[in-house]
Amino acid sequence: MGESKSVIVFGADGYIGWPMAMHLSKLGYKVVAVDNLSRRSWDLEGGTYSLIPIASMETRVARWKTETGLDIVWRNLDMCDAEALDALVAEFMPEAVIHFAEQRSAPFSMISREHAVRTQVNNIVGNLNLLYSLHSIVPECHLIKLGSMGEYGSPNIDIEEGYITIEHNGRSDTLPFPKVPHSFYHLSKVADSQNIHFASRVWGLRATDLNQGVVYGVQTEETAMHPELFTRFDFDSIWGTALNRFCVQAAVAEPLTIYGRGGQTRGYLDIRDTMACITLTLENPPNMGECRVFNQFTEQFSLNELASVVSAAREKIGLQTDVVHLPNPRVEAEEHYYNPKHTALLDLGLKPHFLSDTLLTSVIEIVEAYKGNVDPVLLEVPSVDWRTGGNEIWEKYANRDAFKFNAEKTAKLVESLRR
Ligand code: NAD
Ligand code: USQ
Repeated sequence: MGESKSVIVFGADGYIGWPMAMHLSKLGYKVVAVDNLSRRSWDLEGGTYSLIPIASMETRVARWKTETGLDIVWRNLDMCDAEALDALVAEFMPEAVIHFAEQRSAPFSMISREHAVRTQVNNIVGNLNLLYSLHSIVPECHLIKLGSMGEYGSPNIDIEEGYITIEHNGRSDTLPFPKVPHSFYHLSKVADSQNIHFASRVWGLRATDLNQGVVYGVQTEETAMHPELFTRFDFDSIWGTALNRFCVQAAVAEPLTIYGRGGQTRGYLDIRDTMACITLTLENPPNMGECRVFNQFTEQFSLNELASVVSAAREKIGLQTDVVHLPNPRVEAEEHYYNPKHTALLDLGLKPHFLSDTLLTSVIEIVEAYKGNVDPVLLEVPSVDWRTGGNEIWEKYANRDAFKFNAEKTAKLVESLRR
């Protein structure tokens, strides 16, 4: 299974990228882990942090070697640096690349014009650079790109896996599914998808665009091996997903903050299923010139249902949970039809975990263990407002006593991380 095949994991310092790098290394792939540590510098800039402490990449790869005897090659590199990217791809000649390396927060992208621009430049330029490097150096390489279910938005028709056959004025064609997303972040993913589709058509690139739902959980077989192999867990109002925030809010006896009426429905999957989906994708590559799209999630929940699952799981261990509905800072449908297909990965053999069976062990118990690390300011509402931006929240987080870096100190820390 994949012995000595070379795979580059971009975004390998991130929540999903680090467990993925270890998972593939254990399966026998030669893994090159790449990241520019921008996520750690955005934390420093904005005063946010992982609830679970995470080790540096140097410590992680050293610990991995000690625990397993396996090597993961670590490189600090910005995907927006085209020359460096070309040199990396030429050095390792990968059979596949897995691209996680983007600014991934919808609220971050809506803080201000500067944040929207930063998000779109980082994501679209990084992805475009990668397309060029693959085309010119390893044209047969399989690109596995992490997109988002949120690219589709919430249309009033069934969502297909990437493509839809349309009959119009007596003619018919199969076209990329129309996309009406929720944020400037999600829009960057739509642009990536278009660019990948174009590169497949024009250059014959082979690609799989994975429209992933919201991922939860922090325990994989590999992260559980040692605390220095743990992955991050975000809970603040910029980086934390609703499910993570609900679990942390409940742990510190705060009510779960549902924005608006709570009918907003999304796809969800366990991080162990993310590992399985990407491995299945890697082991079953598309043909040259094929741009395959899979919808990568296992279950769907509205926010009201999600809050009920959290409450029910806590009740099993005698804990009570309150819920509050707040004015919605985002502009999104709060009651809507939602029926996305997601059979392609199941057909390849995915065996899903289900949230109601695993939430207690995959998130709640872990959050209970680390709840002493919660700074309540990061749970405060309101969050970034889609209509007015969120500079005040960004500045409040960054300037609070618990996280007061003067500009010079922050700049030095950010610089030292970049090296
Ligand atoms: P993350 O922020 O934890 O990790 C992303 C990593 O990419 C970070 O370590 C960051 O430093 C790195 N990065 C960003 N820009 C870079 C650049 N220009 N060059 C090199 N490295 C760069 O995010 P995550 O939660 O692990 O998500 C991974 C991918 O999956 C993202 O593309 C995200 O949009 C997508 N996704 C995530 C979820 C989820 O629930 N977490 C759901 C759907 C899709
Ligand atoms: N929400 C609340 N309360 C909160 C926080 C959020 O009700 O305290 C609501 C939001 O308004 C939204 C829903 O929860 O309706 C989902 O928001 P989220 O923050 O959990 O997730 P989202 O912004 O969609 O982004 C996350 C990841 C992103 C990924 C996306 C997958 O951060 O990287 O692309 O999930 S998807 O949702 O399928 O687009």
